[in-house]
Amino acid sequence: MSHPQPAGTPDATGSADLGDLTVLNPATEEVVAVVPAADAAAVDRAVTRATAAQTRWAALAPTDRARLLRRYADTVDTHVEELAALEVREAGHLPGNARWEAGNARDLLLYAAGGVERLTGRQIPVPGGWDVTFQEPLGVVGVIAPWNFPMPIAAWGAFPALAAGNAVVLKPAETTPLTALRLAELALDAGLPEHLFQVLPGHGRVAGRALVDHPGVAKIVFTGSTRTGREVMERCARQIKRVTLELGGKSPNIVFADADLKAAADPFSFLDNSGQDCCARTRVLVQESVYDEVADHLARELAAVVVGDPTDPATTMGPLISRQQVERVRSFVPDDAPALRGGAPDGPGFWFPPTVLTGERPDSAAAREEIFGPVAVLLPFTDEQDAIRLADDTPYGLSGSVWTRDLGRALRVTQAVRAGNLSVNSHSSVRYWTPFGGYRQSGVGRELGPDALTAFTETKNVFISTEGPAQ
Ligand code: TXE
Repeated sequence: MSHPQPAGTPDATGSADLGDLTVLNPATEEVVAVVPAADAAAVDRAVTRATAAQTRWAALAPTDRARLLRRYADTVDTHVEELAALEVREAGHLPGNARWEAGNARDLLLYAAGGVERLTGRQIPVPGGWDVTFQEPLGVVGVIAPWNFPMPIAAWGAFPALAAGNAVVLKPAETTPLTALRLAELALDAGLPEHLFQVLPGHGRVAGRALVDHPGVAKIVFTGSTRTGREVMERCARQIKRVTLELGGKSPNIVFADADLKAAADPFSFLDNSGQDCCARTRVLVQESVYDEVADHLARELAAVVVGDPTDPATTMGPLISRQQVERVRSFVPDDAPALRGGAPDGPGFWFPPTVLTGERPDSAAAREEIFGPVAVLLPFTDEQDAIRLADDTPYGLSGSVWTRDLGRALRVTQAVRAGNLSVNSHSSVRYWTPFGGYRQSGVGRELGPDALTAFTETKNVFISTEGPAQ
């Protein structure tokens, strides 16, 4: 089966139009904006400017850099409503979610600002002298962001990098450049130096590749598909360029019979953001004795989901990002596939009904591949070992949930499952102050959390001899 890529996102061999970027409102298909696309020369100029800005930024006193980032957080705070409204229009997010996203960017700025003065090295005991380490900025960091959470994911790469003393050139996704552009304007309003944080909308195959290949870029932070991530990693390898990759997921929701079944089988664990979430719990693994009960619950819940324009207060699930993403999702869901289904609007907009596939084999494409839409598979398991085996039976390892009232079992299962972000009796995944990232093909490295700034530094070790010159 071949699965199409989203609109405007040319693949490695594709022939998508490489002109200006047309931003559509995914709920109406109306044009929100037309944005010029950066070419390789524009990337080169941006990196040159960023290199000069970084030298000056790193030379500022840590207190001054921290103060500027806090001022930037205040500026974002006074624009939360505006940023959220932009996210609703360009990405089709529900207003409540979009407000959370803008607030997440603001809070991460404050958290990162708190790290500037705490980015300390170590003193290590050695004979014959002193040994100290320094965490030095890398230089210019390239951030390549996706369209599913345009604002937070841009922030997760950019803000800790800035706090660690780097400059940032950010390339947002083709379909969603507007919030990132606004964040860069707000940085200037807050007094951050010119060219320190630049946003270059552009095509992945042109501006994205140019950023990855540029010798003046010390590190790439990439969030997107595993396929493109693999290419980014290969190209970075040519220059031994540092790389953090946040890639796909196919996360399990492991529901044992003793769990709070209604909370465990919350359909918004895979429907939030219309399922366009790398942490979506799209593999609902249910102990066989409660399979029917969970299926009945999900059927009722899916029927109650209100899919529609996010600006309608009654809406509980919005559109997908593009027509091509709808086609991609549809390619996993044949009309005659056994499934529980909710409704979706007709007419303009990129709609797909909330769906739970009930007849999939664990090795089918729908059960193993990232669909990135409002589609989950429901699979039975027999016992703990069977649950762990099924949970790990994908190439991914990003997140997952374990639902049980048996504490020992919860601990055993979370220790066994090979994934970077697990939750017990909860579907939460991401906090800016805890580490986030994937095992296996879900990625390389971690973002956020206490080590967020360190990921944008090199460690320098210096030995100072205390033995004087020979007499
Ligand atoms: O991703 P791409 P797409 C998954 C999800 C989705 C699929 C395809 O399954 O259905 O990926 O989405 C830039 N060099 N995720 O095609 O291509 C591109 O411009 C450098 C999971 O949108 O990976 C965009 O800015 N950059 C995911 C970013 O990479 C390149 C989020 C992501 O695009 C490039 C999004 C290249 N050669 C999609 N080609 C997650 N982990 O949350 C493209 N880009």
